[in-house]
Amino acid sequence: MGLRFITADEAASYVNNGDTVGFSGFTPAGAVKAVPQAIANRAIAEHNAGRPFKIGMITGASTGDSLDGSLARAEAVLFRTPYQSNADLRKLINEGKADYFDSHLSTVAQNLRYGFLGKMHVGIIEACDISADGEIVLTTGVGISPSICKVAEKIIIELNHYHPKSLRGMHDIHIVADPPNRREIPIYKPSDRAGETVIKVNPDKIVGIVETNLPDEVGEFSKTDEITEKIGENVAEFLSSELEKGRIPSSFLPIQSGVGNIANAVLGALGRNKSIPDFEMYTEVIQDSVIELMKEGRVRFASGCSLTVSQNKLKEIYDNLNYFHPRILLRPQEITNNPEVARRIGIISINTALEADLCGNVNSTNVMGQKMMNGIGGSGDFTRNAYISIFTCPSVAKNGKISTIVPMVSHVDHNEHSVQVIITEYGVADLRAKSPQKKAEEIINNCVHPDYRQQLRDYLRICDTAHTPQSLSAAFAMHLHFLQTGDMRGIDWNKYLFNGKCC
Ligand code: 0RQ
Repeated sequence: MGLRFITADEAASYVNNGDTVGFSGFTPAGAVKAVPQAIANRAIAEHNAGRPFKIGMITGASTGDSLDGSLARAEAVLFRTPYQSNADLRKLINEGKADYFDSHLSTVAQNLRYGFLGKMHVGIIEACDISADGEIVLTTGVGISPSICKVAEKIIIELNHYHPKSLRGMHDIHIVADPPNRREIPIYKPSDRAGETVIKVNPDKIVGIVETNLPDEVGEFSKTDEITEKIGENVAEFLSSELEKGRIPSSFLPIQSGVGNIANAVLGALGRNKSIPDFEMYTEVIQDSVIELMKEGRVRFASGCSLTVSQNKLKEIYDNLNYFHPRILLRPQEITNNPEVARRIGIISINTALEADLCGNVNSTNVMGQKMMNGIGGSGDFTRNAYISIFTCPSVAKNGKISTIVPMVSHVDHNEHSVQVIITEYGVADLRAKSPQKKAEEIINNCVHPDYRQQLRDYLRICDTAHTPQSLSAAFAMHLHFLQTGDMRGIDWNKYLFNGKCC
């Protein structure tokens, strides 16, 4: 059967109420755009006609507004997994109007193949090229697309002419075999290729191709400010001192860095720090700052799951593909985030926390323990398996009314056994080889905002003298005080004592 070109509306007609749909992309990079909007329109029409229409949505990570935004606004989300960062979808999730479950990004594709996520009825994949015999060349994001193509009953392709066909070769498509037949992943340094340049599918599964010419919906990053710059400098200085002490090999180690402004500032600072040698990235998201450092020769190679760059930066890459093509590999998240590879090649992981506690536990996902922000993303995959795991965050949020360092986190994503270093604009808490009491003192002295230092020292004082300095009656006092008064400052710890003692 030859390739069949169809409209986005026709493609949407293959998606039925209650279906589970797999979407390509990782961040807005490589996420499909036209068909999800058509599905959202269909959902609105069905709802207007008094009929139910909701779909289960499985993606690589966050996507663009045409996908998550459109379907959320149409209230067409039955369930959604894993990472998301769209404001409308977040609202739907936190209002209980869409089921959401989070997972480590490295596990999504295998969970799909194991059948843990149920049947996948339709897979919708963005490609820059496709052949009649079912060879698909992806665009800027790989995510879980290879596994979607493997398990989905039907496949729809968005053939996006915005991306050049010459992207062929930038992808490294490797699907690991499932247990008991799994073998090691042959990646020993970031530039090693483990798989093929294309996804191969049975062309009979492709029900239609929708042609588009649309840019990725990547937002512009806001400028770094004094605080993010200082955090970046603290990270760079810490890593340079580790090099000096011989605890990082002199050739340096691959960097994994999260997304957002802090990550941009950290990379900028690493690039500027003369004592840090040119380095490689083994990361999830390749963002603008990586491309800048690649131009300067500071980043020698970047392995990632997506090229999440602004439109101008992508144009620059496409205009200079001869330079960038051999320096970038885009792989499935099962490979970029793979614990085996991260541990083997010794990544230095740098991710952002919402809050961290005095023991070193980190919350990356749930505001005040209840409201979902984005999801754990790849932070758990990397943190648990890193050579050195670092979490960064500004010392306060919401104009100082929230301390990001609290007695006990209101939700745990990364526990004290995986988190080695916490860095704020005030400094570095190195938690390695320290007892709980020493960790708490290190965090308060080096990372906490001055407004909260005494308050947290007082907390330590009321804690019993057991192994872990924690008071069950007062551990969430700062959160409760914020919920009641709008500020975490001004706690009277005496209120939490019973018969003059803490418990
Ligand atoms: O709120 O937007 O209303 O001002 O949270 O905080 O400081 O701008 O930081 O954008 O980097 O996001 C953890 C969410 C941080 C992100 C998280 C409020 C703050 C602000 C955002 P406003 P910032 P960022 C690989 C790595 C998990 C996944 C991950 C994330 C908003 O980094 O999703 O690491 N990480 N992936 O005011 C209440 C607190 C708060 C708080 C901050 N303690 N309480 N609100 N905020 N701290 C990449 C991928 O996996 C794709």
